Amino acid sequence: MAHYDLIVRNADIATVGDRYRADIGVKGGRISAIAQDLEGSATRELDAAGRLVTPGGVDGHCHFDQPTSDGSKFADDFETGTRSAACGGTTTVLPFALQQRGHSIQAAVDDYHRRAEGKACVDYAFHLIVADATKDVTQRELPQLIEKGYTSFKIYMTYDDLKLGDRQIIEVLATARRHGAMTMIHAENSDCIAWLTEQLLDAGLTAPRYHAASRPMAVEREATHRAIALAELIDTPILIVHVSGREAVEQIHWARGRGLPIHAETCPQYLFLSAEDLGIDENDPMHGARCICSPPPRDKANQQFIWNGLSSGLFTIVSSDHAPFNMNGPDGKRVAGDDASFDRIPNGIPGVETRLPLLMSEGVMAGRIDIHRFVELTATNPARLYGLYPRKGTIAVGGDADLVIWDQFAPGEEITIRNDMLHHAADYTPYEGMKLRAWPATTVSRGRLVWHDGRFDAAPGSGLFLPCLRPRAPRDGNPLEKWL
Ligand code: DUC
Ligand code: ZN
Ligand code: ZN
Repeated sequence: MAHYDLIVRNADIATVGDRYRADIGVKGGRISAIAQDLEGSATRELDAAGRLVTPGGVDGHCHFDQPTSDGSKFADDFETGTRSAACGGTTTVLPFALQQRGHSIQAAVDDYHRRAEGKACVDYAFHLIVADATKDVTQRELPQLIEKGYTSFKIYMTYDDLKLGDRQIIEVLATARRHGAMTMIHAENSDCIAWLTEQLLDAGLTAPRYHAASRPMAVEREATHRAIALAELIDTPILIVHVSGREAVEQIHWARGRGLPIHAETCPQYLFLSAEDLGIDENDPMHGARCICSPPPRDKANQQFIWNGLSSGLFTIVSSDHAPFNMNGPDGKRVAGDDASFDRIPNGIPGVETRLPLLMSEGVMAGRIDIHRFVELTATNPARLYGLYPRKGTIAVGGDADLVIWDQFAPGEEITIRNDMLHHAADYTPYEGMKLRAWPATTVSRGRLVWHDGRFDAAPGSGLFLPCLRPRAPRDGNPLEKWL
């Protein structure tokens, strides 16, 4: 009779395509059997007792221990970031190895491996940030790195030390096409932001809430359209990251109508936060800084548009864009002082642990999306998009045993989010006080119970680096052919 390392019995398994009751047998970190009344013994058995079991979350966009240019420091390194991920049901994370201008991407990759090694508690892969798209980078380095399993890159249309011009974006897209990689695009118009920021500062409008005014929807809409046009020109798929509201959604909808392979990501901050959260004072002029991220949260009507895009199929993935900076201390949100103008406050909010519970509670249990769409957005599609499927992102024999067993609560018995119950190193959560109807009871990462009974249990360094497959076949021909 078979012996397993772990059997999860009576699981109510949900994948993109199926929902059924079964036992899951795990051997050597992989799922080796799924059956009703699975025969065999196990070193450890868990009775899921009819509880919902979904694939471990794949967070396709988070920032840990990333170098910064303003003296600020990310609150989470690989240890605390992946610990937080595990406790929130995420078993695979994809942070970013950031190229510094004038340096190679390989140097960034080597540095980022040093930051992750001995620290990561769940599995991880790297996206690359291309900040200096020289010929050497697009024609030599990127192809070599793609070959080694770094098959996705993020490019920025804003931020002075990161942004690429249209010509450089085209070069990167052409490389992605030729070598079968995925390009993620941060779409905001840099010049518009610079001009608006100058006007606001000249008028003395410097408080955190003017961050939203400096990056209105038109700024994101224009850049989203331009990114789509460049991708159409080169005839290659792209992913527009952190889509914040209606006007960007409309551009993506338009592109899909033209048959273009434009993928879209959104994040919980665009479902649950609004520009008003940047304006709350509470006797601390910096209070609103906690919700400063880019693009900024919009308003309730835009939140509804994002929900609609989740249920309609417009969005491909939901990621956290976890980018944590402490509210207290000298190297977080206050790095430029207690009364710094909005443009000098580090951008980003924590969210790697709350991503899945927020979406399970307010998406699935509130009836806005079904459980299959939840799995698709939070695990299966990010794994597919970044070349990790089917090892990650589903519950299937042969795949890694990455699972979430859910606690679900009746109305009136909700769990209240408090920062001190979270496992990141950030000193706040923007979701403080929210009541949720779901939270992971157990997270299984390659067969290990990394979060169980309210306890985190994974050694730093036990997470594996995952080289990614190419998301698509490389394409030889000249994209120009289409236009001749
Ligand atoms: N915006 C980004 O583009 N990256 C990190 C955080 C943020 O707000
Ligand atoms: Zn971004
Ligand atoms: Zn980001």
